[in-house]
Amino acid sequence: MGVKLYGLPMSTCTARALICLEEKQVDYEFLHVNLFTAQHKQPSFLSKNPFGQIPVLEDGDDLTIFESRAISTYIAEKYKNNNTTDLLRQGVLKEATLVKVWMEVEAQRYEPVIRPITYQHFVAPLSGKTSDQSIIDQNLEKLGKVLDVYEDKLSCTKYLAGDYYTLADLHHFPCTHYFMKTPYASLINSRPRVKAWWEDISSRPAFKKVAENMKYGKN
Ligand code: GS8
Repeated sequence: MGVKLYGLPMSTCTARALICLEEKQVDYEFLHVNLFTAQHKQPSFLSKNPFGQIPVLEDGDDLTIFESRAISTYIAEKYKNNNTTDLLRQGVLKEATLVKVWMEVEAQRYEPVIRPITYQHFVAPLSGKTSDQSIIDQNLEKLGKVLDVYEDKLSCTKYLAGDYYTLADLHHFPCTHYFMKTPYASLINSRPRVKAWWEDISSRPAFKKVAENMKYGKN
């Protein structure tokens, strides 16, 4: 039994785990979870993730984990020696710590403000609700402030944690991918360093492969 990932390719959290598996060139099996029939709320899935959410990763018979960032960190650690990009920089404590700092920034400051924008823009209309422009506007303002910090940081180093691509950059991929398809992409494009960073990381083969299956409706 090898590595199995349960999820949906269009789901941002699933994509975060998938892209790490692709970066590390892991041989894995992908199992679709049908959210529309609430497969993730059935006992067999709840035994894998009691919170009833995707993604879930199983490795062999004795490891079942959830939380996309914990999954990607596990993959990056387990396959650190397989001749692919070192995503964690564990050889040098200060570098590894900066990766953790920027992973926290993504989880605590970036995703909480970018996700409501893409949710209101794409997901609310798909589920028959009208998108709430006031939620979008409030979060655009907050996102702008976060991106100002990124612009400063990226004028000192090529990537967020330093001059090397790491898991901290990778974790930004799924929400930013959808955000760039909204009319608000100018928030990224108007900041030259952030724009160059996004163009760089989104041109990686692993990004492109996973992005092919990330679509909401026609977008
Ligand atoms: C969040 C998982 C999550 O929101 C993580 O893995 O990073 N912090 C967790 N999963 C969503 C899909 S995200 O695209 C999910 O499973 N939604 C269905 C539901 O909550 O019922």
